Amino acid sequence: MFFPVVIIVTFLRLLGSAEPTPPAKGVLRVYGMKFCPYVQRLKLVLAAKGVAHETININLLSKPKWYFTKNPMGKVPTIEIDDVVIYESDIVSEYVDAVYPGRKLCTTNALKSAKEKMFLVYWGNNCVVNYYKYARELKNNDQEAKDAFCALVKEGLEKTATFLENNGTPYICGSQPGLTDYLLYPHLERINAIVPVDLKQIPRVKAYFDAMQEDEAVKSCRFSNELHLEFIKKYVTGDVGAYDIGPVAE
Ligand SMILES: N[C@@H](CCC(=O)N[C@@H](CS)C(=O)NCC(=O)O)C(=O)O
Repeated sequence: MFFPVVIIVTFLRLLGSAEPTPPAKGVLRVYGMKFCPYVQRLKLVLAAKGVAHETININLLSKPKWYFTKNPMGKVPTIEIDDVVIYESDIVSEYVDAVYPGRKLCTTNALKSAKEKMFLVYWGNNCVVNYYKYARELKNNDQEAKDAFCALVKEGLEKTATFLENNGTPYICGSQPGLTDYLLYPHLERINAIVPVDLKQIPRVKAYFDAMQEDEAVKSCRFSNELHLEFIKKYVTGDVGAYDIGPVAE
């Protein structure tokens, strides 16, 4: 079991430095990084729709030059299929939802969609930004700063609870997870794993998180709290090997 895993990981490392040949005709390729929450957004959407794809992981701490020809900002995720290249997780996810068969994930009601998008912007500017600030403090270990960022994340989660209550359905998108749920979930998974906020103190968010954990797409794409912690601690110290620790993810 251990031997093939080593071979695949080594293979991915090599792909990270040498320019890969284009994907075969009709094959959807994802340029990603295993622990990137924005890549996980796309992986959730692909899983929910049952879209087959191949993945090339990019070492973001030691980026290969060729990758900038795919995405000028050098960020992941990017998708490539035939002569089409698209990047930015929300744009890619919407595109995938539009062009591939399977359950439609986008909210079609214009007002509801606008409210979900406004909430995602709030979520990004509060929960996500302060989660990253907290994670960076894992290197400096400034307890006062950690406490301050943790408190800001908690405040954002309390607002999230209010949003979910007012929304009135188990998931943001309705009776089952939709695009907005999959765009939000990856950071919630990381906050739960890394920031010491006890979700039990915010019952509506805990219920939402627990419900998302039961979703088949989430089950196929999530990482354990332990692996998240191991990754983030290595990543913030600049460990270039951190990007593919743990078992190979599809
Ligand atoms: N707005 C982008 C953000 C993607 C992003 O920041 N990805 C990170 C990895 S989690 C990245 O590529 N970082 C490399 C860099 O910023 O150079 C999206 O939604 O796709």
